[in-house]
Amino acid sequence: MKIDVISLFPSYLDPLNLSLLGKAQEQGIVEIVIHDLRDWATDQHRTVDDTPYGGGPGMVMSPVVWGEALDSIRNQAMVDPVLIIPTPSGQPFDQVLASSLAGEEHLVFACGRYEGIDSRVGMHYSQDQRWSSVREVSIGDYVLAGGEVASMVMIEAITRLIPGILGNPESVIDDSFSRLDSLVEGPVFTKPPTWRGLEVPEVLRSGNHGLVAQWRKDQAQARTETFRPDLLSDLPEPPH
Ligand code: 6GU
Repeated sequence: MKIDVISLFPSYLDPLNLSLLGKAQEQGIVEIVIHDLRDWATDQHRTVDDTPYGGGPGMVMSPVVWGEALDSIRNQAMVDPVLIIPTPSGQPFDQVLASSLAGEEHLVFACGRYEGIDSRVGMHYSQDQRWSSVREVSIGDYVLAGGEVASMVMIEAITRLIPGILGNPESVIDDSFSRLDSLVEGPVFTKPPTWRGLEVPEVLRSGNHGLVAQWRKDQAQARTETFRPDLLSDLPEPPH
């Protein structure tokens, strides 16, 4: 998979070279290239933003500069890329979207700052046949200062689903949200059996795999009821 990220603060994205993703890049499974948006600004001061039409606070990022940046990245691409524009007003990012994006060959993340990117950028590239699709995506109900951290969140969630990136593919299948029944995961334990007076539940040490499986299901159900009742309200009807 090829991933381009365009940002005003390229070094903000340095963590993408660490850990799992650093190794995946060394192995050639993923190639991540970070670009400085200012490289496509053309005036003396390398301006990338301007005042908003209609008034209001802050600045809006220029469609002219973004257009130059995105056209240049598209012209170097081997396939029609997916353009991802992180914004708190976008479609919610979830495990289903992550899985779908994990099957793509080329993703381009356009990180906005200030009050966001001129909305014509998304409109234009949605109609540009040389891009496979455009997604405006939010990572949750809070406001970040820019798209960089949101892009990193999405890149981590997407790339760990690519075969060969995680050491243990079963831990992908087992995650909260990836199972069909969409419950969050229950508690986990390792040695020692007693720590600061707290015991590991007896059933986990019983060696009875059936009981262990049932206990884990019950714990996941209870935790989901407590913290994520929204996940239970739209479960598919159980078969009769
Ligand atoms: Cl994708 N961007 C920004 N700036 N804030 C957010 C977000 C994205 N998702 C949630 N909050």
